[in-house]
Amino acid sequence: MENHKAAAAAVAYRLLNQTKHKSNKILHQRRLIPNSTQLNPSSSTSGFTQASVPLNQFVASYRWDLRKSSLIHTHHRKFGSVASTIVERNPNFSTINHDDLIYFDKILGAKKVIQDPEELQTANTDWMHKYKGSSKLMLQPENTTELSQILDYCNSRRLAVVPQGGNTGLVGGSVPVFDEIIINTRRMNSVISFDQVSGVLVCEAGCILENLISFLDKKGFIMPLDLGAKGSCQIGGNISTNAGGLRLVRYGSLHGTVLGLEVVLANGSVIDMLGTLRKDNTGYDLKHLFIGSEGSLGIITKVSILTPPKLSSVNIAFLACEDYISCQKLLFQAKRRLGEILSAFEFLDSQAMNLVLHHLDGVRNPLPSSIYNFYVLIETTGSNESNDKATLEAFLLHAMENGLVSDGALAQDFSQASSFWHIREGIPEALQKAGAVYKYDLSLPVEKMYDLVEEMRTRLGAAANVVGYGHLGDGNLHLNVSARQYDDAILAQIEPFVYEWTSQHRGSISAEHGLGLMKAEKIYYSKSSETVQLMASVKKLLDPNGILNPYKVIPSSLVS
Ligand code: FAD
Ligand code: 2HG
Ligand code: ZN
Repeated sequence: MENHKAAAAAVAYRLLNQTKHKSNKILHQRRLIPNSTQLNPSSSTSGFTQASVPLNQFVASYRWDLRKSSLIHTHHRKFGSVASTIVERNPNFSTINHDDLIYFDKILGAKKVIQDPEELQTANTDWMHKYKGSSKLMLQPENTTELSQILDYCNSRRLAVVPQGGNTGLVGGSVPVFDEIIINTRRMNSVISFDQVSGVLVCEAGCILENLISFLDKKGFIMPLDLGAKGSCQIGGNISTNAGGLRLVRYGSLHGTVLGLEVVLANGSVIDMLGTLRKDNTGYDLKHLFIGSEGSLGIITKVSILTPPKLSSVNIAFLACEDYISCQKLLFQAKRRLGEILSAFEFLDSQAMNLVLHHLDGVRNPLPSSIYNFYVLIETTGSNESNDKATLEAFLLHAMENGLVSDGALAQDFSQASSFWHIREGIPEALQKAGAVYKYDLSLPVEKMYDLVEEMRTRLGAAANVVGYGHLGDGNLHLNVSARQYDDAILAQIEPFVYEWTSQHRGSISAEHGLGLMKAEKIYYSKSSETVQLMASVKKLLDPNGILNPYKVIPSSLVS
């Protein structure tokens, strides 16, 4: 219920002005036709409720297979193929014994030392139900000192750990591979300070993103990032994955908005880099090492982040495009004609739209006359209600006159706006419900991006449903292959083709989700061997025993 309320608040700001507009303008057939189609506002209510269901309750159809040799501790995962990630447990790591448990009980108290099988099962399993560890222990420190004591001890005992926030990661980074101790930051969830003048928020790493959004909403500010997992993901997890999300096109990456961090290193040292300054050129800016390093270099405990003011005028258009070239041209035009008020530019193809319509309750197609090949969601955020609206309408009119948009709807109230967003944000959940899913999160030149989706369709034929959507404004494609069940033959058609294609087009095999376990060994598709070697040296320097999130990010051969 709390989540639901917070979610409502989070989206409400997006459309503050929409409720003031009486007419329901629908863009249709290259013309603006006021009141031509009525969207049913009630349709969004149940859709919105869906979005606030705790993420770990989503039941996914999955298959994974764990074959373990008791002697060599080899995990042979089969979440798709025998050709997928095969990892051996690092024999240098100890296993937990009775004395360890006594020590943790002593420094934390029993309630923060979790051995309950049900809780452990949840914490061992990722959001997709694709990766599953076998940890027997989760620790939930309440503050930096406790975390520092834990890591100091684990390092001296060679006990491997996996940092965990909201466990919404999509690359198998947030769950153990074997028996690593789970260190969950959920109890470190206080706001430390907020400066109304500078907009700098300082908080603990375990704060849930949606709670920060609600906190700031009351102060007249917003978070510079927003994502579909906001009800569960934590700011520490967001920073550790350098999450992109729905607003990056406007507010930029966390490398720009995170001003400071407090981090605990593998040996328990607390590194205070928790500055709140926009400008500080005193030597190396080491906080950047921890933004996007997925818990492999240290555990983030505190965060200082620059938050933008909440502006009063928010407009959202849901548009249909005939072909991908029109989506590209629309983006080109949006950047020029909407300029500084553009705050989101997202796209989905007809396959994504169909999945959402089939699998999510209460979702209605805002443009119901037919299924179009592509849909684009454009959001503007500004401070001048009449100007912003007029700018968006002029842009849409121009786009229709030039044949870029076939149909469209402009949200007129809060519930329409949330229903538009729910379609876009609901795609990962719809994919989960559809069956087995192979996920690829790619940065590619915008003009090439959809060629990959089409080539993949040709390769797979009727064997799977290939879905393309993502953050078009950032050149970020989410290529998802949905199948009834995981199948080696399907995976063999996808990989390594998808990585080779991305590399040939000078793209990145991880735009925003990270490498985790899924892509640690694939890093060379996007980074030179010299760069990877340097990364391994940094890892060795900060975590000489390799206890922090082993088997993730960097190829195992370089760190064990
Ligand atoms: P977790 O999943 O718990 O952990 C992620 C990684 O960070 C792990 O490697 C973990 O070890 C490490 N970690 C966690 N906390 C810390 C810490 N305090 N210190 C050091 N390391 C830590 N991602 C996007 O980028 N954009 C999106 O739009 C987006 N949308 C999503 C929508 C859905 C429905 C879902 C399920 C996921 C989505 N994601 C998206 C992926 C995911 O939500 C993000 O990667 C998110 O930032 C992870 O945060 P978390 O707290 O859940 O971290
Ligand atoms: C999104 O943008 C997330 O919705 C998830 O990054 C992407 O499911 C995916 O592939
Ligand atoms: Zn995304």
